[in-house]
Amino acid sequence: MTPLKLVGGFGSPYSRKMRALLRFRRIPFTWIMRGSTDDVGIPEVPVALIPVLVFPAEDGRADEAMIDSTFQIRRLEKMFPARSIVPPDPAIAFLDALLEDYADEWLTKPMFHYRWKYAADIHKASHVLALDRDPQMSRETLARTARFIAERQIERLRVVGSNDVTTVVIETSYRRLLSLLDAHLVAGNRFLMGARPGAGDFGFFGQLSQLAHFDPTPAAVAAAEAPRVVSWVSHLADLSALDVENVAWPSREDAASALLPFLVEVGRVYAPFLIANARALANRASEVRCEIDGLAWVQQPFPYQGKCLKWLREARETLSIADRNFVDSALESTGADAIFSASI
Ligand SMILES: N[C@@H](CCC(=O)N[C@@H](CS)C(=O)NCC(=O)O)C(=O)O
Repeated sequence: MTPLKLVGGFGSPYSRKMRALLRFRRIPFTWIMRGSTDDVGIPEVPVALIPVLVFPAEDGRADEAMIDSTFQIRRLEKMFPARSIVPPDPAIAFLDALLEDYADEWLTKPMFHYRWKYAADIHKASHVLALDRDPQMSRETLARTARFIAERQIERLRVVGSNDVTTVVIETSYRRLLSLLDAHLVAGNRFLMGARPGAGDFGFFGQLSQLAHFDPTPAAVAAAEAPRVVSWVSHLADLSALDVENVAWPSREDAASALLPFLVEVGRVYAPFLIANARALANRASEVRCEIDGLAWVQQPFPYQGKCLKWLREARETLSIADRNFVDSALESTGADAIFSASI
């Protein structure tokens, strides 16, 4: 078969998520660094985001390019049934999708925050990300490009809600997540989903490939407080050798109980944000203002995360009554239930 093409960046968590996922799934693909000399002939996508996944032409149709890792994953599931990363039990798949969404939409806040707040992190990312496109770049071009990238990204801190009010909430939520993952691994779980990885594992991996492995400030925190997580991230990057043919998914009871601490974390930080964000969007308010983890949170509304709340609710609605009851009981008293019950 003609390999797919994955166009992305080393410094992009969603690009790393998709590259690790394609490797685990043993789906043939070529990796193209966006903006490099290899980045030619890629069809246009509606919004200039990475990663872009290109499906080769077939039946007289042209190559087709798509964005958004979550939808890329779902399309791959339809095309390639082997080595699936979606649990067959719809209730577990729902919890997995919720954790993937938390990773993509909340963990990206610490990722972006650390990278563009602290001087050492800004220096590394602005220079290395520039060089990733062209390692032979002249020193003058590098200095100019690094300055351009840093200015543009620092200005975008407001988009993810990183500011003086929210710094403590963001940084403590990162440290807590490290300790939850450490405890989950030391309890004998190889992945969030037990003995084989789900979509949530790759969502966590994408953000942590930057936080725990690239950006100096959060990587030092991970090395000091959760070295096990640092190693886990190395493993997740390439699971092509992992044999899952006879590896069972967990029972729904085991999954719900092992994932409980993560669901509590979703309820603690992500649920109040999603609800306040959706309300601000509905009221056309200029700011999201709410309390997260007992502290003030303020940021500009984020339209995409308004859609995330809607998609999560739709996913719950499509469950059978028995599956929905199970999911509701798993979320009960985690705070994550508010995502589905709050009026907006
Ligand atoms: N929800 C999307 C998010 C993708 C995304 O936000 N990509 C960022 C980089 S990590 C991007 O391309 N930003 C535009 C830019 O860097 O020019 C996904 O899951 O793929």
